[in-house]
Amino acid sequence: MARLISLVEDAHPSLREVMALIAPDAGRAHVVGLTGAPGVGKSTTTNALVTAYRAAGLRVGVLAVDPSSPFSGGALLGDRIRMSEHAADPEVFIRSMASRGHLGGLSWAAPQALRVLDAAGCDVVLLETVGVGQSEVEVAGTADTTVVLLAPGMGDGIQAAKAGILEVADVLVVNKADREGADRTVRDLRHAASLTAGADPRAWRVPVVRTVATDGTGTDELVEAVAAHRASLGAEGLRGRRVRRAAREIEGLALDQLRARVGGLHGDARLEALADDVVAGRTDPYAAADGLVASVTTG
Ligand SMILES: Nc1nc2c(ncn2[C@@H]2O[C@H](COP(=O)(O)OP(=O)(O)OP(=O)(O)O)[C@@H](O)[C@H]2O)c(=O)[nH]1
Ligand SMILES: [Mg+2]
Repeated sequence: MARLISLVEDAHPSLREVMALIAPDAGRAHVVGLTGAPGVGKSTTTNALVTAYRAAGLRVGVLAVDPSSPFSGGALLGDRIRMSEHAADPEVFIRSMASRGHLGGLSWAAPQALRVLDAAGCDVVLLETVGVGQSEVEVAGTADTTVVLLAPGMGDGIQAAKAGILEVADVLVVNKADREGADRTVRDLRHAASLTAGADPRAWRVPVVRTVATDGTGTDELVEAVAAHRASLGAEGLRGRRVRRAAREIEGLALDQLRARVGGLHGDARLEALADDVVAGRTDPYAAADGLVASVTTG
C-alpha cells in the first residue's frame, strides 16, 4: 500500500496499470473526512476513532493530507507521533501525504490514494485535512461523510455559518470540550444547524457531538453519529456521493493531462508562431488560444 501511494504522489506512469488492476476491488470502504482549523484536534480525534474502529474489528486506513504546502514535514511528523500507538497494528494503515502543490490540490491525489486504501480492504478510511481556504469543500466533495471539528472559542455558530462550515458538515464536533465555553459553542452550533435544516422531517439533521479527543470522551457518540449518517444516505445517497467523487477525480486527471500538454508547449514552434501572429496583429489571443487547445487535444 505504501508503495502504491508513493506512486500516486509521484504521479508515476505505472499508475494507469495499477488503477486498472485494482478498479474491481474498490468501492467498499466508508470514507470519513475530518476537517477543521489548525490544531483543533483532528489527528487526536482520528487516533481515537482508529481505536474505536479497531475495537469493533474493522480494518482502518488513515490518510492525512496537507493541502497548504508540499513541504510541511513538521505537521505531518506531528500526526505520525499522535497516531503512533497504532503504527504496529497490521490492520491499520496510516499515511501522510502532501498534496501536489498548486496544481493538483486535494482533488487530484487524495481520491487516488483513497482508492488504494479502499481496494486493500479497509472498512473505514479516515481522511484528515486542515480546513484552510477551499479545502473543507474539497473534503466534503471527496468523503462519504464529512466531520467538521470546532473548539470552544474558535468559532461560534454564526462564524461557522459565515465560513460555510454548516453547508459541508454532516456531523459537527465540538472538541476540547474540557475547555471553558464548550456548552455555549455546542448551543450556538445546534441553533445554527437547526436554522439551516430544511423542512423535510426525513432529511438528515446535522448532529453536534461533544468530545475530548485526548481522553476519548465522546468518541462512541461520534462513531454512532458517523454510522447514522451513512445509514441515512442509503445505497442511493452513497452512490451519489461516490459518483461525485469519481467525477472530480476524472476531471482532475484530465485537467492535469491538458496542463502537461499545454505546459510542454513552452518553446514549442507552434506557440512561438502564434505569439508572433498576435504581436503582429495578424490574429487575436482568443483565436490563437483556440488554435492551441485544438492542437493539443487532437495530437
Ligand atoms: N485540552 C484538550 N486538548 C486537546 C484535545 N484534543 C486535542 N488536544 C490537543 O491539541 C493539540 C493539537 O491536536 P491535534 O490533534 O494535533 O490537532 P490537529 O487538528 O490535527 O492539528 P493540525 O493537523 O496541525 O491542524 C495537541 O496538543 C492535542 O493534545 C482535547 O479534547 N482537549
Ligand atoms: Mg493533524
